[in-house]
Amino acid sequence: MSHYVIGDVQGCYDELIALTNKIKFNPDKDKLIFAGDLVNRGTKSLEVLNFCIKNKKSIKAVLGNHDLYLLYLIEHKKRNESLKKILNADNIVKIHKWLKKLPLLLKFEINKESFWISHAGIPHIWSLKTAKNLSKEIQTALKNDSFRLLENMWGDTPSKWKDNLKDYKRYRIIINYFTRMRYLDKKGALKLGKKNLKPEKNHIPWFEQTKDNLKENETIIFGHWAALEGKTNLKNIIGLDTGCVWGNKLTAIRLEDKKIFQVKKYGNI
Ligand SMILES: [Mn+2]
Repeated sequence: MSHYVIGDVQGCYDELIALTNKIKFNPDKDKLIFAGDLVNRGTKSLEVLNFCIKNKKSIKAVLGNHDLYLLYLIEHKKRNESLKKILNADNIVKIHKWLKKLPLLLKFEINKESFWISHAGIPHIWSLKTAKNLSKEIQTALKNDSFRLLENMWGDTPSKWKDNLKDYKRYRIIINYFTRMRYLDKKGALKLGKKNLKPEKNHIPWFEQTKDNLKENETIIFGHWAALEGKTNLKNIIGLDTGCVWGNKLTAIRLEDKKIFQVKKYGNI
């Protein structure tokens, strides 16, 4: 039995199948864990979700910003060109039910190591325990009143975490840290406008700060940041978004030995 974490698929179904063939995925034995953004931009988002639902017993996933956007479209009955095949699908109820239960953070213990997986990462201002509790808080809010949560999730404010934030401001910033974060300042304020890799004062990649919180047997795995091409230059913070939907690669890591597996866009292995 092996655990594989897979980076942002974004509707690249053919490449996902090529990757599962490459790792010889056996749904009766192995686990696939998706680092979020299963859908959008790519052309086969519905096929990706159907694959997940068909194999749901051996699949785990965290929500990415695009998956949350899809949930919003479904519940608020909005249209979107790139996601319309899903929105019109016969099994939309099943898809909705499956997506809505996904967390923002997952933890796996393998060979005395702990692996923490979230779409964008974990900010240095939270301990791993706090991050776990905040992920649970959002999962509960999604369960209780997803319609209102999804409606009030948009926006870049507040930009900085405070323990006493309440209601939608609190939910919004938790979701922004887990699904949209790239740069932070030293105090943990999100700098959501910056996406390029050019060094800039007070804009520090989140992992450059979070690395100091981690023990030797703790590893964080994330997606979301395609421009990094998976490179954090850190052993225990691993980026898996290698920009398949932008014409690059789809990447998986096997947790048991940290071996990387990749396929190129268009299924060229
Ligand atoms: Mn993303």
